[in-house]
Amino acid sequence: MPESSTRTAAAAPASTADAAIERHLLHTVAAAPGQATPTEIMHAVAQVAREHLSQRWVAGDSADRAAKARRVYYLSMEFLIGRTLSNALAALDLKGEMGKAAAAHASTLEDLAATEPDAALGNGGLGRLAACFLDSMATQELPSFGYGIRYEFGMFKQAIQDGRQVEGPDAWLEDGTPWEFPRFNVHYPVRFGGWVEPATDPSRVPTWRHAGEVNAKAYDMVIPGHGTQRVSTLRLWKAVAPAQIDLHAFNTGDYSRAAEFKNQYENISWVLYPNDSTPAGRELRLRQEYFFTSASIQDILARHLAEHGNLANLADKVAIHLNDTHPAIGVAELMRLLVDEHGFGWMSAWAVTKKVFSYTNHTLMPEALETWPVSLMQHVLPRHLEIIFRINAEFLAEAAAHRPGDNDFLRRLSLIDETGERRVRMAHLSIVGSHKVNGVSALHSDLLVQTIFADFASLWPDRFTNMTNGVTPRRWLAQANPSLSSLIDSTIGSGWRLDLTQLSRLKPHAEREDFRNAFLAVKHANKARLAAHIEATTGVKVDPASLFDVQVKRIHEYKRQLLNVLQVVARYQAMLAAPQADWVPRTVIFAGKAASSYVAAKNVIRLIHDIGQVINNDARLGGKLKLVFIPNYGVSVAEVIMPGADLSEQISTAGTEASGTGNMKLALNGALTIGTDDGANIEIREQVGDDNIFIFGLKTPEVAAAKQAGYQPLRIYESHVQIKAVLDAIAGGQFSPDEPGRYRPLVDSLLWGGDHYMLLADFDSYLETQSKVDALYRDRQAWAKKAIANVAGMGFFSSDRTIGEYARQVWGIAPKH
Ligand code: GPQ
Repeated sequence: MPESSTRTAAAAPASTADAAIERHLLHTVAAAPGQATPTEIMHAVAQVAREHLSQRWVAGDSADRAAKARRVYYLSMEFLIGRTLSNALAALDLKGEMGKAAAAHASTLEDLAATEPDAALGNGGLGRLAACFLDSMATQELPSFGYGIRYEFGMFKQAIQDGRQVEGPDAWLEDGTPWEFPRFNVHYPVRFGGWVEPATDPSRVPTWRHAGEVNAKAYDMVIPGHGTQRVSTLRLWKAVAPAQIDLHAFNTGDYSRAAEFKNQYENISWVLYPNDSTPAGRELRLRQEYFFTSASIQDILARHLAEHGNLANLADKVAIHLNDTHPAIGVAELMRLLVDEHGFGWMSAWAVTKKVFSYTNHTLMPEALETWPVSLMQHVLPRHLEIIFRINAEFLAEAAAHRPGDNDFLRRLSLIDETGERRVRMAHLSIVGSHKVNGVSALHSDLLVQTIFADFASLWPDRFTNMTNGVTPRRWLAQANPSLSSLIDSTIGSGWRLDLTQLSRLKPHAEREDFRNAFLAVKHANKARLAAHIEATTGVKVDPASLFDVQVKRIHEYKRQLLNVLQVVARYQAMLAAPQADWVPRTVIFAGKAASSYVAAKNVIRLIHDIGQVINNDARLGGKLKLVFIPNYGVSVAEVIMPGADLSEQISTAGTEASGTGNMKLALNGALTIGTDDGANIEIREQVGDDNIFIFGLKTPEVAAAKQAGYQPLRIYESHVQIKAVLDAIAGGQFSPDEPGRYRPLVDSLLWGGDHYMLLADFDSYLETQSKVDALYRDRQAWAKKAIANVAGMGFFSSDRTIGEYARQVWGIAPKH
């Protein structure tokens, strides 16, 4: 390449950062610095960060090895990480330098960062929680690993065509990622199927004659800690067919057969199941669960053996956390490895296993609790099924001693559900195999021991505890909301990034008019940024001065996006009835994905679009009501939405949302919550104060009581003029004139199908509360005061606090703070 054609030749790099970027452009990316595209520059900047991180990694790893540290291993089927570049640069304190270097390439850091695809290896809250936890584990300097699956295709991309959700593949690895480190020498065999040959005498163990084997190869992602040199590791497994498997087919020239063979093995790590809360994909899903759990536990044992020479003190050095039941098979796998492969006796293996594992439950909804047919488990994991049966027999014997003669008690507790097709209850396996079990908010943890796990709690009351969720302030305030961050910095200093409780120092500043005005100016700028995103992605122009009313989360009936929609229609009708009234301008914003097979959720997306079409084009409203649906909700889209929200909709039927974490992100960014007495909303209310939150609707015991009393939605409809008008408009085709019957089934499911989530029961209370929201919004200063109180009250909801609690109370490891 002629030197003169590059910018390097014309001007030497201005700084070391510049020089490092140019070095990587030339040597790693192979692009001429003067002609590099933003994507190429992003890759070069990422390589610079990668260099720093890998040095920190090697140093931390050797320190842990030397110290023979006790470590926590967080097993999760999902890690919803999003982009890494900005977070890595912030952790390395390289943002300033890299920003200047980017400017030399006529770019901003934001523009470069935007070219990075999201790592969307998760569906929603559960996966994003795991990503926040990794950030906190690194920042708290916990010796820790995350373990998961290196899905080739992450969460599907959502496009909207004619108002309907269309799913597209998320080929996030297509152009490679700068953030992973293949570990060429770290791989384990994972076996499936076959049969078990019984032991020939009692001193021997059975032999698993497996039918197939796949190789799990390790790919590490480095997780930077903030305010520390420490990093943590996310080790993701890729499934690779054993080399010999396709050799024969290749040798005979049958390439397509060879490829087919390969696929049969490698499809295990191809795609994330785009399913929230319900197990699907059946056998492949079970194979995925076992695949990553087995590889992870083999890796944990190998590390322990390398450091300690034997497994005798395993429980002193290893804590394994089960993020929901997806890795629950690990209980049986650790037993198998200890007993069948490492010479442990059953009793001592069981004692170790119970000490090692802990388990988080993320839902109360019976349909979302994982169970696997015994027949499928027999087919895929015959040895594990045997182990589960033995665990169950011994457990039930113990339980029987507690309540002699109570067979119903044993039936309810059993690891095997015997009603209908026999199934393995993975939550029960997790509880029996763990020393601690937790829910994710105070209410949720209480309900766990009062309802679905009541029998277990009667046996082992001390096993159950609560760990209220949190979010990382680095991503959800510092990175997502730089304007608010600098206002906070200049008011109370920058220490909140590592100690979020410092936000409480903002409280007195809420009394200062100049601070409130500065706060409102920041909010307005963030709303303008969000408005631009809305226009770019939906074509709808919205007014940043209007109240931005935001409901963003997976689309699910229990989360009641439909209740919000009914409210919008009611508002629309009221505005048409009194067009001259002084309406508070509102922009109602939805975003979220529906599981591809979830018809009711997909209908809600379509309904939002249909209603939006009518409302957004109705000139009689004078632009005072807009309804938009932002497509392809994910971590990066959330980073634009959260800072621009005025109102946070957290309106699940009381008792159904385990915690919520979007509720925390929105309040942290200065949105006021309108919500039910559910999940973490209750604790948000405690922290920000009753006057700074809008709580409405039936409480959990009232929901149960109303159902008990024979809840009749049809009665409400018949006697309630406003509800009738709203439902009639929707069912009658006012918003779907091209197909008037489109939403009749949806409305019928409320009126005749029982309205399972009690939308109509909460309707009045919701609308009344929405009017209070409007009234407050008219008084900008009063609104700002409450919004600031929300930011100031969110210190408790840092994932650093949550991880500190897990570390001390569940994992037995000391965190930094
Ligand atoms: N959650 Cl069971 C998921 O995101 N996916 C799941 O499969 C299950 C739960 C959520 C839950 O609905 C939220 O309330 C929680 O805040 C979140 O997990 C993290 O705990």
